[in-house]
Amino acid sequence: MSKTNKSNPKNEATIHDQKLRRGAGGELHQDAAGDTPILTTAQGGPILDDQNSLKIGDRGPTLLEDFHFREKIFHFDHERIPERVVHARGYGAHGYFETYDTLSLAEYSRADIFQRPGEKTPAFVRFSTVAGNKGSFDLARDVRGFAVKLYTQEGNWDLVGNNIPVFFIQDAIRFPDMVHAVKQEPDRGFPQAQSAHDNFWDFISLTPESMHMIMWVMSDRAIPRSFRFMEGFGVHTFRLVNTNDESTFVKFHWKPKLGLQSVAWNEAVKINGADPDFHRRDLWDAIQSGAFPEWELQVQLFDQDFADAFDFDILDATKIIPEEILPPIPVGRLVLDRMPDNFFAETEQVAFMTQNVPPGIDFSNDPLLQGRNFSYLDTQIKRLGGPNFTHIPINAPKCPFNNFQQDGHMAMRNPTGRVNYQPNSWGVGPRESPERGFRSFADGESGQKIRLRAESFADHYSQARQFFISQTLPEQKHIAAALTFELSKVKTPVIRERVVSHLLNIDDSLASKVAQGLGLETMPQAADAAIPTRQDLDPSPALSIVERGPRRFEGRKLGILLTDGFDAAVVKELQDAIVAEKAVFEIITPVVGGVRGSDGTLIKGDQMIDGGPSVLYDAVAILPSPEGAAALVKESTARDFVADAFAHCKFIGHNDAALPLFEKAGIAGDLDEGVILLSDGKDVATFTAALGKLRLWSREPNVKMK
Ligand code: HDE
Repeated sequence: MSKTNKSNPKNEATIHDQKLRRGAGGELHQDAAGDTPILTTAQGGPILDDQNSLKIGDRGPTLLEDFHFREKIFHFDHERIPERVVHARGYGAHGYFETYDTLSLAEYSRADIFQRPGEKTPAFVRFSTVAGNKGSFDLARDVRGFAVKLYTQEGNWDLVGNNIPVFFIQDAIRFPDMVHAVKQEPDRGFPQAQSAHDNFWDFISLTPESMHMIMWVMSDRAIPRSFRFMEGFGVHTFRLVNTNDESTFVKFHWKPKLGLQSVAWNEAVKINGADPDFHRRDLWDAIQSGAFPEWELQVQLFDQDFADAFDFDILDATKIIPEEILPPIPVGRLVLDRMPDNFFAETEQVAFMTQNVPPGIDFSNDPLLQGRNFSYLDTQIKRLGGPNFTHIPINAPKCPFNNFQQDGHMAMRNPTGRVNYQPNSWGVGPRESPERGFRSFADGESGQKIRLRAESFADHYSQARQFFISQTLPEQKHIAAALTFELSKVKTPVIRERVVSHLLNIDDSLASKVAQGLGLETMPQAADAAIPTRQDLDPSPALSIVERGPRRFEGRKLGILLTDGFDAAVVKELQDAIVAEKAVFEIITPVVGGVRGSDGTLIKGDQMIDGGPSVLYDAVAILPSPEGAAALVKESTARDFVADAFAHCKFIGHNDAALPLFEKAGIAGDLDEGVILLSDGKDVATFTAALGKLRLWSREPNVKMK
């Protein structure tokens, strides 16, 4: 017996191996069953043994001659492509955009996608965080990318937006500095996926144009509960151009059908540990279960007169046009109904480019947009390795396309025949179309060549203030708490003070809350402003998440904590009620194998208590038996389950047996109307009706110091 056989008993792979070698009838190309495809090299050569490299003897050196081994390892070595320089961590899904029957944009735009009411256009959407690397976590406090590729009949239209309608900077030339400042600091390589560090706040404090965006990213918008519960924005002003070559300015908005919802910061921190893939799992689960997320496309349309009369420059991407001033008009819906077959091929390789616009949609002079139109093509060439990234199926148009582009790395489509140019005398090949071709809006431009920011871009505080005063009280508190938290991680006192000096130009109460939270001994002077006074704009309720909440539990998730001996009737009623709300539930049990109810039925656990903390749920029901509760009080994870659900202002359903757990979690003396006893069907109805409020924010002052 050889040494190998002694030390390496036959495993399954080797047995399979031998079956392969023996084969039916002895041929290599057939396995024992006769229907399993043969493993081959990339060159198509059938493989004899994929478990052992070629050696001299069974314990000898490996041979360079082993081309199969070398090919396998070489390919593996090259599996990674550069991650996106920003928005590296993302998650995509397929779906469609459907124009509404009721209203058509055809009067304003000749874009083919808007011509036929009720028509469906295939779509691919990628959601992302901005600052973190590809392997970072989902609940970073960050902007979310909301990039939409629409495969229209006249070419791909990419609306590469965010979940926040404004941006940090006004001119694309500042982008590399902004991104360097927010990403991990270059000497130490941390912190990643976090803006809470000196470099970021140093840059911000020296960049007053970022103040409006700072209000948004310090608000709950930056910690969304789900991609499904966030808005999307095209951010820039674009143009629609009709068949008469008339232009109308447009801002694009995606409104989630299930309403807006975010999580609490303390919850976000814990979700990142409990499930770093929280957002992608949520999207996967929803789509796989047939609960297809949906957004409405709404447009704000305006002309040059409106633009001239508006308080701010419509080319300035740090400004919004409040919805109360210019109500958005619904024009269609986006539905995501299919996950990619392969994450890398689709989500990783999808190449969004702001310059992908079909005839009928055009750019404005927004200097951020103009810069982006260069950056996105450039970055795809670097990332995807050459000019033929449009040959990758996820990036290829789905309409007919013809041109004479040829060759280059990885060319998958090559011209056939003799003619690869035009004009030609052979009468072969595509030609331009004066009727259908993309015609830029012929705006009259003149002026000196200068590097200068327009005076009309100079008010950096008024809309920041408008955003702040448009929030409900709990939301305002979250902004102050977020700023305090972030600045508490900044080690350089002068940077902290400089940020507070800007806050003084936004709202005094906000500035003093943050100053107090940081323990500043003296209040700094307000920052010098390019425009000395801030305008007091009317609040815009549309800016508040709480004001725009869904008022229903649809699409949300209830966590039900059970032990052996649970009351099967109440649990059944609760489960039915949740399903009737089009929501989902998960069962959390001491062991994942499940628990037996009072009537002997077994319910399997979706999570064991350690794996299913309450931060993963929108609300919880705690329904143990008295014996089960007695065991749970000794379990720190069970106590955290209760304490966190309460601290995060969630609605809690419970039975009498849960009370000792409340005692142990330290909340027994604070129970409020958000903690609801579930002893029969009527109680269950009361509980499910309350769930639509999502959070009991009035509890917050009792559970949080600031
Ligand atoms: Fe991007 N941005 N960006 N950005 N951006 C990229 O392109 C850039 C900006 C946005 O899921 C990069 O393919 C510049 C605003 C999204 O694949 C890069 C400027 C908005 C995504 C790039 C901006 C966005 C990107 C990196 C300043 C909201 C992810 C990888 C002028 C309207 C798309 C890539 C996806 C990605 C450049 C500012 C949204 C480097 C120069 C404003 C959603 O090209």
